[in-house]
Amino acid sequence: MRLKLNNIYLGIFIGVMLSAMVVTFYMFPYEEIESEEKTTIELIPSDDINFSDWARAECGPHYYQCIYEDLENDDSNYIWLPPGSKEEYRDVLFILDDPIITLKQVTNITVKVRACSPDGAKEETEKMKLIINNYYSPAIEPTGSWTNYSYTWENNPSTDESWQAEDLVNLRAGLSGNNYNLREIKLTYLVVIVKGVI
Ligand SMILES: [Ca+2]
Repeated sequence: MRLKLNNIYLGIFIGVMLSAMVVTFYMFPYEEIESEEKTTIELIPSDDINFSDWARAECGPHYYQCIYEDLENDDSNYIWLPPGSKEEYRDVLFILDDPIITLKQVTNITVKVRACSPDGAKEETEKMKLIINNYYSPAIEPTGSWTNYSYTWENNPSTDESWQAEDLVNLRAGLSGNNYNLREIKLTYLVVIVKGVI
């Protein structure tokens, strides 16, 4: 009799424990942990803004059509800055495609170009700066053959704080050239590379 009672108590105990587990599960369901994935997206020029000092070679009716194809393509399809009459930087700027996905977090933004300043008589070295919105990279000396150059902005220079997803809408990028001497500056490709988390 005592053995049977013990079994009954044990059964009740197990039943209560199982019920408690079921209730607990429904009160505190397993939360799905959202996965965060690092990603890289490329924004391609889709319109011209400012190109009054620059010329284009073998392009369509728009300047951006010279610079949105293959990065490694050293083609005859480029824009170029004729030597200036005085020492000054002259900009060419482009509107970029908006991103097709919304990033949760933007890690950094890089402007990457393929440019050169072909051989020719010169007394000083030509210089160029990469541009994001209204902000310029340090000066770069382009070599005589096509070379890739890039500059990364870890923060939004207008706020000096992290880039936000909304900063990627209507983003502008370009190149500024200073070639007072006899050589021209050529640009055959430009892309903006955004690293972030989706
Ligand atoms: Ca090109």
